[in-house]
Formats: sequence, structure tokens, C-alpha cells
Amino acid sequence: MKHLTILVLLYLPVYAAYPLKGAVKKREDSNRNLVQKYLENYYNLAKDVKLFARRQDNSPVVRKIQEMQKFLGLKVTGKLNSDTLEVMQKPRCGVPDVGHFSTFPDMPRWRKTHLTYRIVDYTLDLPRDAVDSAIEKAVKIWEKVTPLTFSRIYEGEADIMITFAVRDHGDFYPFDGPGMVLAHAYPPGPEIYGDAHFDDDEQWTKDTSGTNLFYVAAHELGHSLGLQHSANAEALMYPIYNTLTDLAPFRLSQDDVNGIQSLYGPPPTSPADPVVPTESVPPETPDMCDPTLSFDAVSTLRGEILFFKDRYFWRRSLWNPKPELEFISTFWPFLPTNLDAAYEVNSKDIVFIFKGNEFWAIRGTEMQAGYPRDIHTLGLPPTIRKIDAALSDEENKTYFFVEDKYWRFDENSQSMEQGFPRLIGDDFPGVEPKVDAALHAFGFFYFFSGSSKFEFNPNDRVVKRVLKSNNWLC
Ligand SMILES: *[C@@H]1O[C@H](CO)[C@@H](O)[C@H](O)[C@H]1NC(C)=O
Ligand SMILES: [Ca+2]
Ligand SMILES: [Zn+2]
Ligand SMILES: [Zn+2]
Repeated sequence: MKHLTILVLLYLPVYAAYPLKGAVKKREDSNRNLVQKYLENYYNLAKDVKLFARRQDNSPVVRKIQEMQKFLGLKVTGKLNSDTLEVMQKPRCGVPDVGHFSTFPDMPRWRKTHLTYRIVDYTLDLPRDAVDSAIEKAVKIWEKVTPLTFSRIYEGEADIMITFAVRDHGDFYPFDGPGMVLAHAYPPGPEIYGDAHFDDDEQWTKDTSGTNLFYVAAHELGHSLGLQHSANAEALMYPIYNTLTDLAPFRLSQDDVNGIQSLYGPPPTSPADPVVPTESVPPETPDMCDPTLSFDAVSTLRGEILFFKDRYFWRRSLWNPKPELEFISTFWPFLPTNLDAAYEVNSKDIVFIFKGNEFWAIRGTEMQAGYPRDIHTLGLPPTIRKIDAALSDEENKTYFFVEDKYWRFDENSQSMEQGFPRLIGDDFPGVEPKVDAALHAFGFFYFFSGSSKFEFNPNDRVVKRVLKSNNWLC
């Protein structure tokens, strides 16, 4: 606890400068407890974290506060300002926002498309049929956008066991009385995995006068199906419970739909289509040595090469011959999955990431202010809905590849150059459109197309070699 005394004195110096009166002291103590618990519970702050006596901008606690501010969409200051304290006191889900990838075994999705759920016990706040219908409605939300089907069972072990409980309830995460934590749920797997627990010290309601059961259940079922928290405040999977004013127009955000479909794929298009899980469900983890492997996007980042695929990426460092597979969300929780393109502007230490009509700018793990932006602000014509690939060369020229054409953008003047688009086939002879991903590295332009990679020399404008897309990984 000593280190948090230091923390609070550092960041709320107004209290430290005067003799502490009882009320201020009390508030300070409760803020201190709140911050410590919040960062430990949701941001994986180590319980024995050491703080330095003097202010350190990169101390673990400051970094955790920044991480939290970024995730929750607050101004990133690293300081416990009133906005931050206010958000920390809002009701929320009990599942951590970051840092559980290593804690939970790696079982992020169900390997079957038919799932069972069981309502094991009930809250007394609502009639039973109101609980039944709230849960059923929450299940339908996910059923509609995936190939998954659900059935309710009344005894025995269901995939998703739903319980209401107070305080200690047999897992390591006791509930906390009225307010704060509303519920939590476990990712897919056997036994407790997949289960959803609701804090019965909340006032559960059908409408929005108390805590709306349907809304919280829909969020928790997202976890039961394998989703983690989203940093997108519009998303159902955002960790904070936003007091609802109206439920009628409830719909999943695109962020939620993208997330769940990256795990299970979209629903079958018509009832006549058979559900073929092997086709509609993407492979668990892509195999970097799969000879047919293609990439969504490839970019350098501070001397490493990143290969993006679905919701993963491989990091290939020149210092470490063994590529590491990571979740995109571990590093950049605000980014979508299944990216379109990525490129680094070395001189600015920024990587730009593209998906659909949006793009993001990141420096290390930080999102730059003012993003995502619309790709048309770069000067691409309105008919372009997405780009396929991008790279930036040492002249600060960025190439955007779309179908069989490309545009060139000047990073110095921040404008699209005249005379474009041009045909890829005319200016990069030997490169086959369409391009999945592109990279500027080692003096070459690399074009990834399916399982092939074209090594193009921009000086004499010829393809030197055709390689396997994954030859740097495998
Ligand atoms: C590229 O941009 C950086 C900073 O934005 C600048 O310092 C550098 O001179 C530029 N290089 C060229 C070749 O224009
Ligand atoms: Ca609670
Ligand atoms: Zn949650
Ligand atoms: Zn529990």
C-alpha cells in the first residue's frame, strides 16, 4: 500500500501540500484503493509493483494508467485526473480489459457450432419468465450474425451455465456488492469456461430503471463465445456499462460483428445453404509454414517486420530468428482484425494501418490523436472503398495499391501526386495484381500476392525473384 501513497501524493499534490483533514484523507484512501484494485483487476498490474519515490514518466503505474486511459477513450495523461477517477467508479464488467492472454489457456473459440445454455438459478428481482426472455434475446443477438445455434437445457452440464450469485461464489473473483462489477463470464472451454455469472446485489430490470439484464447478458455472452473487451465505446463489448436510456434500437456495432465473425464467420446466407463449419470457421491459429499462406498486410515497425493475418500477426525481428505470433488486440486493442494494408513512415516513427474506409496511425503501441480517419482525406477518389496494400519508400513517397491500379502520395506535402492512378502492370512489370500486401525493405519493394512474393528492384524496375510469401517465417 505504501507505493500508492506515493502515487496519490504525486498525482494529487493539492492534498499533500496541506495538513490532511479527515474527509480529504478518507477520500484519498478510497481513491487509492480504487486505483490499485482497478489496475490490478483489469489492467494486470502486478500486485508487488514497485514505485519510485520521484516521479518517473515510464514507471509501471503511470504506464498502466495511460494504458487504461487509452483503452477507455480518455485523454492519455498518465495522471489520475477527475475524468479518470469518475470512469473508474462506473459500473462495469468484471472481465479484465488487457493482460489475460497469458492467464487464460489458449482456447478462444468453440470448436462446434451448436451450443447449449442453462439458467441454473434466478434473481428475485424479476419474474422467471422475464429472466428467460432476457437471456434468450441476448443469445439471439449473437445467433443472428454467426453460424452458431443455441439450445436451452434444464439439467446437466451446458456449455454456458448462467448463475446469479453474491460475493464469494466459488471462483476466484468474488462479487463486490451493489454497483461496480455487474457480471463476468469466461471464454470458451470445458467446465467453468463459457459460464456467465451475474452479481445478484445489482437491481436487475427488464427496462432501463436499474441494471438491464438483457444488455449485460448480451455483453457477457460475447465473452462466453470468445470475445475480449473492445476499446470502441460504441461496442457492446466495451467494458463500462453505459447507463441506457432506450433499448428499442439495440443493435451490435460493426466492431462486435467483426470480432465475432473473425472467430466463427458470418451466418449461412440462406437456410438452404448447409452449415459447413470447416469452411465458415477460420482456422484456430494460422500456420506460418502453410505453403498456401497469404497475408492481409505487411509492414516494418522499428526494425521488425510484421505480417498480419486475421486477428493475429507475426513479428519477425532480425535479432530473433524465431517469429512470434501475437494477437493484434494485445498490442493495439483499438484496431480491427482482418486488416487491408499497413506501412511505416520511418522518418516519423509512425505505422499507418488500413481497414475499409478507415485508417489509424500508431507510434509503438500508442494510437495517434485524431484517428481513425477516412481514407478519402488522403485524396483517393470516392469510388475507392478500400485499399489492397501500401508501402512507403525512402523518398517519403507512399504507394497505395487498389485492384490493378496504384496511387502515389507525397508524405512531405501530405498530398496525392498528379497523374495517378496508373496501372500496376505498366510500372511494376512482372508483378501480378492483385496485391494482398506490400513492403519496402532492404532496398526492394516486396509484393505479396496469394502464396507468392515478388521481389522488385525499384531502380532497374525488374522482378529479381519470385519467392514464397512466408519464406521469412518458415
Ligand atoms: C522525409 O521526411 C522527413 C521528416 O518528415 C524529413 O526529415 C526527410 O528529409 C524527408 N526525406 C525526403 C527524401 O524528403
Ligand atoms: Ca457489484
Ligand atoms: Zn466484459
Ligand atoms: Zn464468478
